[in-house]
Amino acid sequence: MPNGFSLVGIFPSVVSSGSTASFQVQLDASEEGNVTGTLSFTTNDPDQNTYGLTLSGTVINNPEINLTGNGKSIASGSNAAQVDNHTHFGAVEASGTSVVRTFFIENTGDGILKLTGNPVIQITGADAADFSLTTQPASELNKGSQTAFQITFTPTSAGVKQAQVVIANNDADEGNYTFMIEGEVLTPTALPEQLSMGSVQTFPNPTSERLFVKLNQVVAKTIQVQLINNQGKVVKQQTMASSKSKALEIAINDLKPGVYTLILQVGEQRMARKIVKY
Ligand SMILES: [Ca+2]
Ligand SMILES: [Ca+2]
Repeated sequence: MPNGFSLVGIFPSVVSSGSTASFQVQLDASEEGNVTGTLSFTTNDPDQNTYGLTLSGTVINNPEINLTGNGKSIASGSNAAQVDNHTHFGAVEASGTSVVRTFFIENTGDGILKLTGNPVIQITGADAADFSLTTQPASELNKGSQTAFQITFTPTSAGVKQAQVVIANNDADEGNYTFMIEGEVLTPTALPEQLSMGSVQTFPNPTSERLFVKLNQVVAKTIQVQLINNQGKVVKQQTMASSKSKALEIAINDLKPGVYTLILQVGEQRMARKIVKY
């Protein structure tokens, strides 16, 4: 039996006069390409003591790559990041904050999907340094299986950050699977100094030991307060329940003297204000 083929069941040992017997051969090569060889068996036929027949076949490996994020497909070649499939990492308050996204590579075709890049996941483009691969995928996927990888967005400066993910593989028509990823670091100074829903008091300012934040109206939502230093790092983060009478107290005695940005968020509304610590 030539390599790449196997006998299914039993080979007949006796064929009675005037009758036939059958046998089955299976092509079971796993490597892509052509296989051929000679199947031979011996008989007691005086002039065909050894009977040979040529077997040949072609193995087609036809893997199909697909990418998903947040349970949604990510098309190859897509050059606009989307929030719903997690290729858009969202907007973060300040640099120094990380956002982790998990993506899946699926093989929905036949044969073995091989991820041939080195590294398997490549991140390229102007802001590639702001994104890093923090969990590696497998490099081979059997039919019907999937593997996960994670990308972490850790921006170091303000603005919109874009990079391209490239996954080299053996899919016949998507051998270079690419998609854009994007994230944004919000610039606090672009925010208004007051909330449109009503005034906010921050006092004393300048201050040394503590800072009070007080809303002059009752709101139904949790209020998030952050203090950001001049490197864009969040140095204080507190939340307060809605209250008209009480002020939120933030201890700042441990902070270095300098100018800080206070960001206050109530629902979708945000405001920023400079705070001087001495
Ligand atoms: Ca394909
Ligand atoms: Ca595909």
